[in-house]
Amino acid sequence: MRPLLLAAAVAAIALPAFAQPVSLRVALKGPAGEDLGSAILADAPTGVLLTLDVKGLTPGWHGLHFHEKGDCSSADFKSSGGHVHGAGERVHGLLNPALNEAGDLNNIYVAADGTGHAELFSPWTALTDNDARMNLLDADGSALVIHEKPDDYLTQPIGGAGARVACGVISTK
Ligand SMILES: [Cu+2]
Ligand SMILES: [Zn+2]
Repeated sequence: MRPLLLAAAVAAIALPAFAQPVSLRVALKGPAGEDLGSAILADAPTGVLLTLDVKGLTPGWHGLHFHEKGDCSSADFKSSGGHVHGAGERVHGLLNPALNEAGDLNNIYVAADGTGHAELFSPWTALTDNDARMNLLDADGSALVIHEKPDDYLTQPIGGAGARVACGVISTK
């Protein structure tokens, strides 16, 4: 055990003092492939920070989640699967005490001109392998999906957020 620990300590010290965090840009597309803006995802020490700049959406509040597959190929975006979740029963909703969906996020607000800007923090996800959080960049990637209506953070399975109107593949492939 001792030599291993020493090796780990040396590796940690050898890292640059201010290593650039892993980050990537996610292009958000509509059902016909139209450009609906983008999100920048950055791996933070305790989660993932999202910076969202959307356009071409209907005004008002929209639900937003990380979905489990990096596949936005079907027009209804069902190809992206359900919400990123941990082991066991899936329970949706930021206001649900039994929440088990790491992909749940806050709603975003879209202005009258169809644009929206937000910074959100996801405490249950990561962009690298992590013991405590779900890696969005796993073998099949994941997707950032925007819904037509707001997420009420309680109703199963998606908080009443309705259809999927924008989708962005989260992948390094
Ligand atoms: Cu969703
Ligand atoms: Zn959910």
